[in-house]
Formats: sequence, structure tokens, C-alpha cells
Amino acid sequence: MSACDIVLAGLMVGGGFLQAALGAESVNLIKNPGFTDGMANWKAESKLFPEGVTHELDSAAKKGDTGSSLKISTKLQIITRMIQSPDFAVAPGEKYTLSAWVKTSGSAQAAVVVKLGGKYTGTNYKESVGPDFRKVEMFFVIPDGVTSLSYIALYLKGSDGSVWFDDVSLAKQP
Ligand SMILES: [Ca+2]
Repeated sequence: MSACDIVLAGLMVGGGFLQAALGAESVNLIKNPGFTDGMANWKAESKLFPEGVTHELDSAAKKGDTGSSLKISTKLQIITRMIQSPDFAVAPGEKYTLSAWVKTSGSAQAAVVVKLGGKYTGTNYKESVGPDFRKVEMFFVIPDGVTSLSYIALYLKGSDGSVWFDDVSLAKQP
């Protein structure tokens, strides 16, 4: 998987469901979405050069949020992530919104990704650059044959910098 794959998948899947998402009531299916319970329910994964990456809680938080955020930092050219594996069933045709508040420093970029049915769909890394928290969001539909989400992942891509994540949300759309 490359970063390009994630971006393209997000663009292709994301376009059609904005209307459905607007005005929808939502229940957040992410556990510990705002990192108020430390890093519980989240797992760091750095398959390459794990010594060059840190995953930590940070006092920087989304405006209006008193808790921590998740900060991932790297000094190496790398893609790394924190994942959460949902424990609920899904059904083909169901529509979901996945979002998070993100900010970045240095050359690092952030993306929020879902893996379902062996494929990755995520937000555009280029939308997740800047010193102030902003919300990134994507929409996806459960494809045929898929009954669970492999994982939700918070990605850092870059060579020298940090990304912050807060208030991650996964919500089923009506
Ligand atoms: Ca928080």
C-alpha cells in the first residue's frame, strides 16, 4: 500500500455521500475517541524503524477540549500509525462517516484511514497540514462480502515532524 493508494481510494469512495451525511444524527463508534483515557483501545504500529517514532499523549487539544490529544512524531522518512480494531459487525451497503481533528508540524502529514475487505480508504494527506486543529472527514460504504472493519488507523507520513489527532469519530449514517 502506498500513500497514493489511500488518497485515491478516499477520493473515489468519498464523493457521493456528503448529502447523506449532512444533518445525520450520529453515535460515535470509536472507543476513547478523544484520548481522555490515555491511549486505551489504541495500538501503535511501526513496522519499519520503530526506534525513530514516538507515540505519546500531548496537552495540545482541539479548541474547547480539555483533554489530551495523540501526538505521533518522527525523525525519519516513514509512514506509521495507531490503530483501533472495531468489535462490532457491519453489513454491506451501510454508510459511515469517519472523521478526526488533526494538526501537523514540520514535514509530517496526517490521514485517517479505514481498512475494510482488504482495501484502504482514507482522507487526503494534503488536507491535514497546518498548526491549528482542523477536521478531516470521509465517507464510505461497506462493500459486498464485508461484515467487519479490520481497523481504523491514524497515520503519520513524513520525514521530520509531528501529527496530532483528537476526537476521532466513526458514525453510521441513516
Ligand atoms: Ca482530547
